[in-house]
Amino acid sequence: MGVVNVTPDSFSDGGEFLAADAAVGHCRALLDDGADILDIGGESTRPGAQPVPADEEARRVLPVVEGAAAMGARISIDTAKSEVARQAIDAGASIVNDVSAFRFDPALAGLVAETGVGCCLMHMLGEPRTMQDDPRYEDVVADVKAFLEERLQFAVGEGIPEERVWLDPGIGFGKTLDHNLELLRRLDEIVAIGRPVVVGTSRKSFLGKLSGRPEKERLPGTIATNVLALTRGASVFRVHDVAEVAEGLKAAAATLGKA
Ligand code: HH2
Repeated sequence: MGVVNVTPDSFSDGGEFLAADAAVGHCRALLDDGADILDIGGESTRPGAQPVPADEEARRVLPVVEGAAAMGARISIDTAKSEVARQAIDAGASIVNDVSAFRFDPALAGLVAETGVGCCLMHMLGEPRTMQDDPRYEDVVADVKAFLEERLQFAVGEGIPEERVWLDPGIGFGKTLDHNLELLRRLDEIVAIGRPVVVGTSRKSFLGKLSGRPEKERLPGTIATNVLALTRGASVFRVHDVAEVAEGLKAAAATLGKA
């Protein structure tokens, strides 16, 4: 899953793809690099990020979703807002990637049920503005797992067939370095819920804490953690550097006898 951030303020590539033509060009490049899915988003969720109004978010992403759809891409819309998701689905998106797991906009689950698209439900502690203020868990893996199980049941209760739901532990969303590492180390416990698991470690700050490197120089850690996630059973790898991570995953999968 290749990341397309149509934002001025995303943590690693804010402003690079804010213009629609630049973002559509990036979609083409990610597909050429081997992306199976493009995750298009118009609101940064980095720690401390301020919310973006729905009309502005839609204005950013819609031309990009249309451009990617014209390329025949499988598109995921990275939004927590039903107003944005509805327009993106109309323009060709077939997956809703909601970092709030249907907590911020109660209408989003009904929209996913009604339109028959897939969804990714992610764990986050609270909201982006405050999530990194001293995050605490009883047992981070057990707590995240219980949250995802509850959200999966909620989605099913809203009429979304279980087969259309993917789950994501939300690396970096209200977690310390140790929380992130433990979630990755014990990712098989999240996989055991029985739904495909999405992981997003790409360029994140916990990798910077380990290497001392800035965002754009965190590819080695990104590849290592995605390969580790593969060994623990993850199915979808959300990354900025598709070509390099896909190559690493291919070698790892072949070694594991999975390819
Ligand atoms: N991470 C980010 C955004 N959306 N969605 C899922 N399912 N999983 C993730 O780990 C995830 C996500 C943050 O990365 P990015 O989009 O590059 O940054 P920003 O939120 O600053 O735009």
